Amino acid sequence: MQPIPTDQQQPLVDRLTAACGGAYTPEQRRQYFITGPQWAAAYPGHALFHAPTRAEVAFPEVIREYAKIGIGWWCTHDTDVIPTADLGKEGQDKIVAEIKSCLNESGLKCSMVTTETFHHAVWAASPAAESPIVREYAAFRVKNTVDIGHELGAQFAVYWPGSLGYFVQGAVEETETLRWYAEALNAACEHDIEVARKLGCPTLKHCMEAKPFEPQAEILLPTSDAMLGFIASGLLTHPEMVGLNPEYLHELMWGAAPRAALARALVAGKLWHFDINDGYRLKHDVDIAVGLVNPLDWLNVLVLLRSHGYNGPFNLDYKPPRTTSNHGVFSVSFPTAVDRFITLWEMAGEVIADPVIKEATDALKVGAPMPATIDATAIAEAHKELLTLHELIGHRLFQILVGAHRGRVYSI
Ligand code: 3MF
Ligand code: MG
Ligand code: MG
Repeated sequence: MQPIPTDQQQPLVDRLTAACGGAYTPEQRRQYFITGPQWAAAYPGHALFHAPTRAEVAFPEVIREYAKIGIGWWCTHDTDVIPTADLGKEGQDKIVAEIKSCLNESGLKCSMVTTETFHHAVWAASPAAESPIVREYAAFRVKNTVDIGHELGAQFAVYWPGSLGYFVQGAVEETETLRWYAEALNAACEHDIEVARKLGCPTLKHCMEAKPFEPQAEILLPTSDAMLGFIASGLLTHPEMVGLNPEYLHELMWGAAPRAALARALVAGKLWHFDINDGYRLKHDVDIAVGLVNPLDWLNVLVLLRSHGYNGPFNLDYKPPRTTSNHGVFSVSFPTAVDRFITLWEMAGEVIADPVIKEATDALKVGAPMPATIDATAIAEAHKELLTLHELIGHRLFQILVGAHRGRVYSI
């Protein structure tokens, strides 16, 4: 093959993307509650050890491109779109009005708004810092985000506490910091109740998002389970308004089974919002697009969510790789991520309907025909052949993943 001149690279990528086939139409993609974050598409490829590789993309273009792809919802941090100095001022009103008209023109809706409480220097000692002035500012920020959310018609507010933690142990007292953090959430919920009453609309669903590492060395609420404990701790004045936004990779990062973490949120009635992406266990937050690393695990996650009627957003919280160009972000990265998600969702439906898995699961649930007994050996003996079905279910899931149940055959 000859070296590819720069001006022929985009056509090559586009031709090979088309050759992959199997793409859904924008109309089909819009049937799903898939939400596109401003920050994911805008991400220029920078990190602690990385210079940017792409130009940043402003919201009018992100919204337009999402609309073309068929991503029906958009979400944002306050400071993704509003300079910190303009928050709560006229500048904010002007930008929010512009966002509204971009959304209207493109037929997109705003699903969620979130407060950036991790990047600016003001959060160096966390949004629940010792100084009352910082904490008052944090309360202003989350209340202001509630206002923006209602203005844009969002249903959800998300909170990744980010810098709620420390580098130096003993410098902060954890119980105090958690109380102070609760005060910020309480301020957001109480303000929301007032605003919603005035507007005659429902309050937002306030969703906490955990991450076990980064950006602090130690994190006070590192997992979704820790957040469930926090919601039920008695520190919140409106725990019924606060649920979870688990992120697939954030749970995997600490070594969890993400599906089990989601199941715990489901039984608590708190699985309200879900950040979808992929990555590796016990690594940093690599934010790879959904299904590129753990497709079998993802299939199982979606089986759980489909079978429990989860109807919240699937938020594409990943980072297009640094090796993807600005053109590639919208021509390859987002459409392929959405299409893998939809494919996995469809396959989850096939798993739920699969006669082999269904019969095996039903058989495991009825167990062996024997009277209740306290003879452990007899119970084990009576079930020992049946339990082979666990491994067979695993094999069947693999077959569904590779399409063997629909005719894919192995050859030598
Ligand atoms: C960080 C994240 C965040 C949150 C976002 C929403 C930048 O790892 O996942 O994305 O999802 O702040 O609250
Ligand atoms: Mg992440
Ligand atoms: Mg996230």
